[in-house]
Amino acid sequence: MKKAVDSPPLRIAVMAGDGIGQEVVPEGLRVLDAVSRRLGIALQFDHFDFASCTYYERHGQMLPDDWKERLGGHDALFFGAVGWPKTVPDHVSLWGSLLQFRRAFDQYVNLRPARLMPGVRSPLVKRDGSPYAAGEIDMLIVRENTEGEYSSIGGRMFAGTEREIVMQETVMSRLGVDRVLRYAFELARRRPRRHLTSATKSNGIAITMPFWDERVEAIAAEFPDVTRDQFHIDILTAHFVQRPQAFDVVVASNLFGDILSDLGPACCGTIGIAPSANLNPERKFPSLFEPVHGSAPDIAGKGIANPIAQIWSAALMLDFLGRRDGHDAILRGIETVLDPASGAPRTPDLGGKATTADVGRAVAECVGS
Ligand code: GGG
Repeated sequence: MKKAVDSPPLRIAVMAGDGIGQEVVPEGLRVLDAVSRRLGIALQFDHFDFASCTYYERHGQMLPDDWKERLGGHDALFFGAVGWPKTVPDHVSLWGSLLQFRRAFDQYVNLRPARLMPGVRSPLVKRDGSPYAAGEIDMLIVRENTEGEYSSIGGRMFAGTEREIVMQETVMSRLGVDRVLRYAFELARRRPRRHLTSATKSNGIAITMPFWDERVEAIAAEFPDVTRDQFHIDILTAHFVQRPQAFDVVVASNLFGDILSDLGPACCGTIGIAPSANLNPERKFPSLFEPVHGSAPDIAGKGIANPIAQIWSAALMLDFLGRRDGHDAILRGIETVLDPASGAPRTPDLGGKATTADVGRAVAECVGS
């Protein structure tokens, strides 16, 4: 049923970025349009061509000088993917765009769900050889998003000589670590299993990681109802593969979280459906919603990218903006389309032959009806 739109629109800044970002973002918007009509959620989309390597090629920088003013007044940023290494080195494109947003808008939580969805097969099997069922793998990876190993403190000396030296410091602040840990504990407290796993490497990285562990211990005292464990990152990746069902909320530093949040979705069949939310939980600044996957130059332009990660990111965006109904409608649409019984189209990463637009249309139809 169509409902009247009566509140001021949520203002969404749209940046499709590079590669398959250009293909999956329109499908995210298609589904948002459908949910907006169905539930009367007023949305205003403002499109920007920056934060892309194409923009860089024209302007010599990833963002215009006034990007904070142009984006800052929005309720959320809806982002595709960045990176086109043929023309711009990856560290230039990433540091010139996404990492600027995360820092300037203090998006200190990167929330990345990894859930085995109906109709998707995990490449993993249980110890007894049986397959995982939908929902049996269901974790939320919380990645620290503004400091840690992704620091800009360091440098290069004696470049190009035999004495060349490079250094990059890991930065952990008590404020930065405590706030992301608190977010993760709060999240765990609201889930049935109430369990939190922390990724560390305090045996090898013997200054910052013991500090991380200390802060986990300290913040845990505020959450006696949440059980917890902690693993070194190396064995934790093995546990993800051998017993992914053991994990509920997993909290990690910037780099470890980045790695785990590709591995978690891969354990759930494909990273083509994995969404992410870069959150400023206090809502002082806009939060950013993007798929976990990147620009995928190998398949860009072929129209075969799976748009579900982008569409699911749109659902996370609506949830964060207070429209849980919109989130739920989109998730139901995704689940219906992924269920083979629906006969809906599937992209090649899920064994089908459908195009990006076929899948986007199928989800939009479910959401709109
Ligand atoms: N949509 C995600 C994207 O474009 N990722 C590119 C990338 O390299 N990201 C690294 C990161 O998230 O830190």
